[in-house]
Amino acid sequence: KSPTLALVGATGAVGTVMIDIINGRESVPWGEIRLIASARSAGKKLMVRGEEHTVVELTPEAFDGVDVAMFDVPDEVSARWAPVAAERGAVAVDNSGAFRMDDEVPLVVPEVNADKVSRRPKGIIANPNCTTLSMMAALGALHREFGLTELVVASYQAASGAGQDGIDRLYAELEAVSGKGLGNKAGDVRHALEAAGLPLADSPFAGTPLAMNVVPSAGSYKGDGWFSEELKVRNESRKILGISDLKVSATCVRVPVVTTHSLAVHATFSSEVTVEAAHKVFEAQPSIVLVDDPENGRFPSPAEVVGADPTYVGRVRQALDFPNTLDFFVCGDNLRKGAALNTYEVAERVAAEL
Ligand code: 11C
Repeated sequence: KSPTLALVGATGAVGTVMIDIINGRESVPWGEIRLIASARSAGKKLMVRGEEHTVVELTPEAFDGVDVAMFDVPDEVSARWAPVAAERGAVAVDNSGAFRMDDEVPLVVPEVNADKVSRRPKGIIANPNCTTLSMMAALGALHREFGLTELVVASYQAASGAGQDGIDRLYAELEAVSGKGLGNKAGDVRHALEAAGLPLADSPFAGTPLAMNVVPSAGSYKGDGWFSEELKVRNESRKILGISDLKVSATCVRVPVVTTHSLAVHATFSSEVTVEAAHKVFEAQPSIVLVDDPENGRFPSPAEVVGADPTYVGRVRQALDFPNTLDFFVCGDNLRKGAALNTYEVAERVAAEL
């Protein structure tokens, strides 16, 4: 019998992209596909591969008969329910942060460490944070060839990383500031938002405008100056690449882009790496598109990458004063490879083993 797939969080920002991905596949290994969500969304009807599906409520019984359950829900919901799915016999593929650093839970990016899928003592496999994931295909390929020793990154993260609330907030702010003067101080976005009835205290972006601005924090504050996204980039990169002492430093920044995260990467290797050698590595990796033609002004940006499955790499340079270091820019759709697509690719690999 073909395996049964469940999608928990079917109606959220990532869940919606997940259904698009399932609908876009030429063929799928699944028999039944079950959509699961909170009581608030239960009863909704959604089309999956040409058939209408009714969303069922998240209960222990919802996992009966399920072989693979993909979770696209907040950390606390996954923490409670992924073990329930596993107890009932499903393999849970979880896109939250709840289990990523658990030693008994593999953290998988198929291009980098697909072999880890099979060792899952808790019946749970974790999917990385979208910021980490957006650069992993590139870093995994370079590491295999040149041996990564240090990683310094700055992120340019899209609003949809904060879910539907983040998307709605950015659109509302853009509407409030568009085509208007911003009050008596040029560029006073704060004033315009307050005047439009969008109090900054209600924003998911650190109480700071995102429209016409950049916000130098993402995630929650963790002490000593660091935000959760920066620590996730460090810890998750180490685990995925299998380099437990990799030196990592990240600055995570939110920018007024709806979807697609970008990163400026400064990666140091154990030997000298030329741009030509790096280009060869990127060109050989099917999930990377290299767009690197500075003379003609061609490089990736979120506007070209949104909706695409691969991650895009460009602006590749051998750092002028650091011969073992490459600087490059990478863009990845945070809802696709950054979340739904990678989760689905892992689920497909599990299905192939069943
Ligand atoms: C953001 N990267 O852009 C986050 C969203 O750990 O899965 C994903 C948070 C996570 O806000």
